[in-house]
Amino acid sequence: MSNSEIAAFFKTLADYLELKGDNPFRIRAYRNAARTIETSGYDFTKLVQEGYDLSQLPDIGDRIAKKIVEIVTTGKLSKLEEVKKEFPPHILDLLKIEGIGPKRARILYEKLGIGSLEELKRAAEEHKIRELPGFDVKTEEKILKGVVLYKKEGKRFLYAEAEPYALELQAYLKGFKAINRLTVAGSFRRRKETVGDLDIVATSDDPLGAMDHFTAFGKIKEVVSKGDTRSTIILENNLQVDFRCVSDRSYGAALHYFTGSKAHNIAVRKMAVERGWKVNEYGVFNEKMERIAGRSEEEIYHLFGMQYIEPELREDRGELEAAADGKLPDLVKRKDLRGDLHLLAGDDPAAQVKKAADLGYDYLCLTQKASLLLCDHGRKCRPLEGFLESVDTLQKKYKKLHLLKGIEVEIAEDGSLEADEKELANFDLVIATVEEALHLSKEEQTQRICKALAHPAVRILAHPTCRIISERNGCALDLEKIAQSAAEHDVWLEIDARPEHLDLSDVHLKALRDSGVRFVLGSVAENADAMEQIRFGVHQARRGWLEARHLINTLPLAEWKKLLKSAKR
Ligand code: DGT
Ligand code: CA
Ligand code: CA
Repeated sequence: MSNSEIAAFFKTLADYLELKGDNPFRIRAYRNAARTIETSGYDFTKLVQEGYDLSQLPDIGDRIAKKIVEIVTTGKLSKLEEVKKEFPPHILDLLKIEGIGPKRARILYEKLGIGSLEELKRAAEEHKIRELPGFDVKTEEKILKGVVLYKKEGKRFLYAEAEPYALELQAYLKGFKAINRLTVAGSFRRRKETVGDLDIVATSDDPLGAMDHFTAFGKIKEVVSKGDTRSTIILENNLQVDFRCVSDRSYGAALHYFTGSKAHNIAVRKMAVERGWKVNEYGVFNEKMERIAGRSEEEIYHLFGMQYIEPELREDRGELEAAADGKLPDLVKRKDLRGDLHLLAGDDPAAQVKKAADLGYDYLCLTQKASLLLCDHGRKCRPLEGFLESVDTLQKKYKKLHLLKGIEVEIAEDGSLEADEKELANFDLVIATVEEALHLSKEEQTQRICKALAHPAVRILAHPTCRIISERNGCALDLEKIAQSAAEHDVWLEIDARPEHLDLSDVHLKALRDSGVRFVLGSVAENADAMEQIRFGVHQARRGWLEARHLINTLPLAEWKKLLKSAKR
C-alpha cells in the first residue's frame, strides 16, 4: 500500500469526524498524521512489515501508529468503517463543492437530511438552503452553481489511478472461460495522461454469461446498466467502466472504434466515405454492404493502404497522413531505455540502485536537492557528505552500473543558480528546476530559464513547464525559444515521468521533436518501487511521437559516457 493510500484513510476519517463535530484536537492529529505519511520519504508499508516503532516518528502517536499497522495489515480501518455507518454513503461528495466544508455539510445533513449531490441540488433549487443558519441567498446560489459545474466537468482520473483497476478488471474478465479476446480500449489504450472512463471490448461465446461475470466484479459501487452485449458499472473509486461484447469477426472494428480517439475515428470515416465505403464498430463495408474488413485493426488500416497506427498516435494529429505515406515514427519502447537520469535519493539509495540493476539499466543518476544541502544560513549539513560517499560505496558494489551523482538546483528569479558554484563541481549532472515564482510573464520566465540554460554546468532542465495535471497549469513560456537555447547549450529537456506531472506534455513533445533539442526521461522516484513509474514517461514520449533517438537515456553506455564528457562544462 502506498503512503498516499494510507494517508487517505486518515483524511477520510478526519472528514467524517468533522461532520460529526468530534474533538478538534483529535481531528487535527489525524490530518497532521496524514500529511506526515504522505510527504515522508519512508515507505510506511515497509516500516510496518519490518516491525519498526512508528510512534518514534513526528506527528505519529501510539494510537495513530496502531491504526497504521491495522491499515497496512488488514487494508481497513475499523474506526472509519464504524463512523461511516452513521452517514449516508455519498455524504463526503458534498465537500467537493466549493463553499461547503465539513461544518456546513453537517448542517445540511442534520437540518435537511442532505446526503448526496442530487439531494443538495434539489434543495438548492427549492430554495431550502437559504433558510439554514449560516447560509443565505448568495451561498445557496454559489452552491447550486458549484454542483452544476461539478457534474458537467466530472472527474477525470490520472492514468496511473485508473491503471490498477484496469489491470485487475482485465485479469478478472480474462479469467472467465467464455471470454476469448479482450482489450481495455478508449483513452486508456491511447495512454492518455488522464482518462474519463474505461472502455473494455471483448469477444465471447456466451455474452450473457460475460455480462453476469462483469457485473459481479468485487469493487463495484453501482451497476448503471446491464444488457445482452453491453453493460456499465461504477467502481468504488467512482471510475466508470463500459464493457462490450462483440463477435470475433467484428473484434478489430470494435476495438478500433472504441479505442478512438473520436477525432481519429471521424477522420477514418471520412476516408471511407471518399471511397464509397462505410465504417462502424462492426466492420468496414463496401457499396453493396459487404464486409471488407473488421477482424483485426491491421486489416482495417491496410485496407486503406496505410501502416498500422499505434493507439498512442490516434489523435488526428497527422498520423493518418503519415501512415498513408509510410512515414510513421518508430516509437520509443520501454526496453529501449538504458538508464534513468533523474532519481531523488531517498532513505534507501541502495534499494534504488538494486532496482536499477534488476531493471537492466546501464546507468543511473541519483540526485540530491541543492536546497537540502544548505541548512540555516548556508551551513552545510550532513546529507551532502553522506550522499556523495554513499554513491561511491554503491558504485564499488555495482561495477556494471554507471552511477552518477546529480544535484537538483533551483533557478532563481534572475536566472542564476541557487547553489554554491564550488559545490556543483562535486556532481556529475546538474539538473536545473523552476520551483517558485511561477507567475512571471512569458518573457520574464523564458528569459529566466534561458539564462540558466547558458550556465556551463547545467545539463538537464527538469519538468520544464511546472504543471501539475488537473491542479496547476504550467507557467507561461516560449518553449520554442527554450528548446533552441537548450539545443545550443547542450541541455536536455526532461520528461518528468511522475503521473501527475508528465511534463513536458505529449503536445509539447510533438511540437519540439524536430527542433534539434534532445530529451531525457526521469522517473523522479524517491524509492525503488516508484522507479517503475518511468513507464508513464514512456507513454507520454510515444504520444509525443518520439523515437529512441530523441531520448538521451536510450544511448548505450559507451556513447552515453562519451556524450557526458563532451557536453560543455
Ligand atoms: P475519455 O473516456 O474521456 O478519457 O476518452 P475516450 O476516448 O475513452 O472516450 P469515450 O470513453 O467517450 O469513448 C470511447 C471511444 O468511443 C472514443 O475514443 C471513440 C469512440 N466514440 C465515442 N463517441 C463517438 C462518436 O460520437 N463518434 C465516433 N466516431 N466515435 C466515438
Ligand atoms: Ca473512455
Ligand atoms: Ca466510455
